[in-house]
Amino acid sequence: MSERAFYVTTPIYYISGNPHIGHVYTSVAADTLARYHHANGPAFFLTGTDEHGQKVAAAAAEAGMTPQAWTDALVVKWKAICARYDVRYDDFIRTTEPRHARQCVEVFERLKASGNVYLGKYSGWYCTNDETFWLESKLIDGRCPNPECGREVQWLSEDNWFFALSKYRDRLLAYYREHPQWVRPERAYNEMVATLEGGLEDLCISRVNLDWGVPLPGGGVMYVWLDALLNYITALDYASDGERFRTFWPANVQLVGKEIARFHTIIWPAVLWALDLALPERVFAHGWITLEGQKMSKSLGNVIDPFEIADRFGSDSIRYFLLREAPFGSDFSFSEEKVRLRRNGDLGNDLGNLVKRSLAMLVRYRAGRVPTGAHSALGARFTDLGKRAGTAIAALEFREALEAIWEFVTALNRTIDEKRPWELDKRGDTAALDTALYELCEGLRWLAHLIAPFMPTTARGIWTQLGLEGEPHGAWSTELVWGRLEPGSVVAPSDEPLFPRL
Ligand code: ME8
Repeated sequence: MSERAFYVTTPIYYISGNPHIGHVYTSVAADTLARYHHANGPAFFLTGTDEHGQKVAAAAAEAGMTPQAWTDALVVKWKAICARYDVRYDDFIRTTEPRHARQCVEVFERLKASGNVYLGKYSGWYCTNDETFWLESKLIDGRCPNPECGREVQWLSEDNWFFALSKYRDRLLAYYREHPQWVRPERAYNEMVATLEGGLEDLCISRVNLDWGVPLPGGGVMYVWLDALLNYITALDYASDGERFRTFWPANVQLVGKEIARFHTIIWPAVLWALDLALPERVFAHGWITLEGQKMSKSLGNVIDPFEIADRFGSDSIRYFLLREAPFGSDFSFSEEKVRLRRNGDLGNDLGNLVKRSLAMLVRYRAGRVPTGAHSALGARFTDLGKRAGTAIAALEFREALEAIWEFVTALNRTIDEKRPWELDKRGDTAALDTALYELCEGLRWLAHLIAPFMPTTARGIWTQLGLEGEPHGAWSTELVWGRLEPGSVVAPSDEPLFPRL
């Protein structure tokens, strides 16, 4: 992992409706990364809500509320869903906060002063759902060309401010060529290179006839996408060169869904350059959760309520499912059946039973007191597990990290099946029984640390049952040293299974 402070962001979500499981997906991935990095050094995890724009204003109007009252009411749910899924952010930014608006204006002034912003006339099409300006040539049958949208577009003819995006095209292309890792996965990288090769237009960054947005000097409001992108630096007190900014910028990882990669990997880097700032190390455009072949989205209405499924399956089961089901860059379909299989299989049968059986045997054969174990072949076999899983996490290969951890779960279960502690007890083979029981308990201590970034509640549950002080966490290189579990410590097994069968 990198030596310097770690900064990870999610997109800020439109507050035009309720959160769905797609939003939880990005937030859980960011939280897992953040928990891992927090345990290993200074780290900062930012998320929040995108509260301006026509889409939000329209949702408020439909509810008969002012946009501000609407966002104030709804943000409660967006924070609650973080709490429900143990998404432990360091800051939650709302674009309606004064700290944000103030800095947006400051950025606008700086861009104007450096000749990156000029006044012009925008005549063209606008899609409110996507909050995007479209060239006429891109429209499909006169409608929004985004296949997920396809809505009517509106004609705008306004005097507006423009950002000189086109002049950054060559520099962007050169940067892409020199930094093939900066946009991941490769599919997103290739798409963005193709877009750049097709040419760039300057970007309209104000809306004169709207009032729900960051007010600009001289009238109008800032284009909602510029306002939104700036959250990544305003939350760090960029404009006053705050300590947070100096510590955490540039971001290490910016997570986005692939549909908004273009904003983050073409417009955003150009804005950063225009401000003389460094680019994030990596933008990762993850795949979509689909339902019956279509992207799950607020506008299509085919959404899964994340509160409801957390109540039924448990938040950690969903966290596990989301990160285990598919490689992070790929789409995958959501179904309760698949969640149930993971929950009853990997979590209930493999992990839950391992904890239950191991602790029950310790209680039965050693009155719950951890014995002294002789040299363990198992410990030796897995010495590099923390390193392997850590490398996978740092590369955002969550599934691969979990697979590596589950090899260990499987090995521990096999230890029980092969060593058969009940037979060792019957035979009176005290040394072998001590070794087996120690291996299992020490293995559980390892597992609590290993799963802590992924399933924080379950990790704490295992930790408590082991009767340990403190908290399990992702500092694997220091904690995953075989033999650190102290012989003589007393476990506190629970009667409640970690993952009751569904
Ligand atoms: O685009 N599968 O907000 P948004 C996976 N406000 N991830 C999904 C998903 C799905 N089906 N649906 C949503 C916006 N997401 C802007 C962003 S950032 C400066 C401004 C996740 O409410 C994914 O991260 O439409 C996606 O990019 C984001 O939610 C879009 O949220």
